[in-house]
Amino acid sequence: MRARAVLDPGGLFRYIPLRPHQFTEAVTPTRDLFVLAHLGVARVDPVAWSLDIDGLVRCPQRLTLADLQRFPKREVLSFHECAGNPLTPEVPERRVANVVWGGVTLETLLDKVGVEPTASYIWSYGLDHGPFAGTQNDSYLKDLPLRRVKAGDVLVAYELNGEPLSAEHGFPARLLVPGWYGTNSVKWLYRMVLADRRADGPFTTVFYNEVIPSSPGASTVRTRPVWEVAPESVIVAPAPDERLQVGTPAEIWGWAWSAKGIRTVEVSVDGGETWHAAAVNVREQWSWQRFHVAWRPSEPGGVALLCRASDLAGATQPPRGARNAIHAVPVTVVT
Ligand SMILES: Nc1nc2c(c(=O)[nH]1)N[C@H]1C(S)=C(S)[C@@H](COP(=O)(O)O)O[C@H]1N2
Ligand SMILES: [Mo]
Repeated sequence: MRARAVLDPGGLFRYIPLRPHQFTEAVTPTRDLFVLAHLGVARVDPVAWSLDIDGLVRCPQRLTLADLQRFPKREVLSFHECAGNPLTPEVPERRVANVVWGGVTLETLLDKVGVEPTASYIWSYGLDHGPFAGTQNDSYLKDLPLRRVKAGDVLVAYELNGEPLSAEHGFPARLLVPGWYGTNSVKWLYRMVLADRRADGPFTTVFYNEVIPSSPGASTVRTRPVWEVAPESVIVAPAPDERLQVGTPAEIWGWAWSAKGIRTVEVSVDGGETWHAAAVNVREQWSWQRFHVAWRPSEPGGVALLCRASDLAGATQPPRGARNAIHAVPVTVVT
């Protein structure tokens, strides 16, 4: 058994430096990236650290940081979004960024251990530990279906924006599942276990596992894990409470993202009565996509600007009551 890491700070830690009108950079600088830690920030000695991969495999491996760095390095540009507080999953928190992760693909590591045909999930363990919302945790434990790994781009990452990870972001190595909510990307990774079923810890059964609204009279409660990121968009400019001039051309712009890729973004300048198609940039890897529309306000008064993204699978943003509910920005038009 491995000694558990020192936590500093211990307990729930959140650092959320930017609001949507401050998402002005296409690639978020590391100092502006939010930090979420349920149990505390683990402080890990990289010399003593290793990653074990075992369970339903032919040859279990223990890899050092130097071992990981000897594999070919893959860089992935991806949006990175926190699903929000697992106790209030219907609240849109808009904790999102767009960054470059560097590391080795998980596929490469699994080739080395030789996955048994009976394996269908991979469980990932973090070195953080302790209480969260009435549960006790020996470590932060999440799972991932193997089919997601085979789709490629899942990393064991040791770099963020070209630099080694900081302690807050998971030093020395973390899982990174592009397109999936941040909760799945286990920081301070130290063990991965191949299994034939989902993981049974609080972070896969109690939290981040949501009840699917059932048909009336249905007797069984069905749940779905918080995995793929649903379509979402935010307006960066104008900023909330900005004053715009009647007759003066303005640009409404922002970012849209989703696991499946964005098909359309629409913008409303009348609080949702009418919608206009925005121009949307093509997606590069898993990046968020810029959208913009030109607007020349014609009447004075207060108005809500809205944006609504739809993805390539046909899903769209709901008006309210969901983590990806439509973003509204109140502005004032003056003469
Ligand atoms: N070990 C561990 N990994 C974790 C967490 C955690 O509490 N412990 N929080 C998750 C959540 S909820 C999010 S949103 C992302 C945030 O990653 P970041 O802090 O690097 O931005 O880390 C995820 N990985
Ligand atoms: Mo999160």
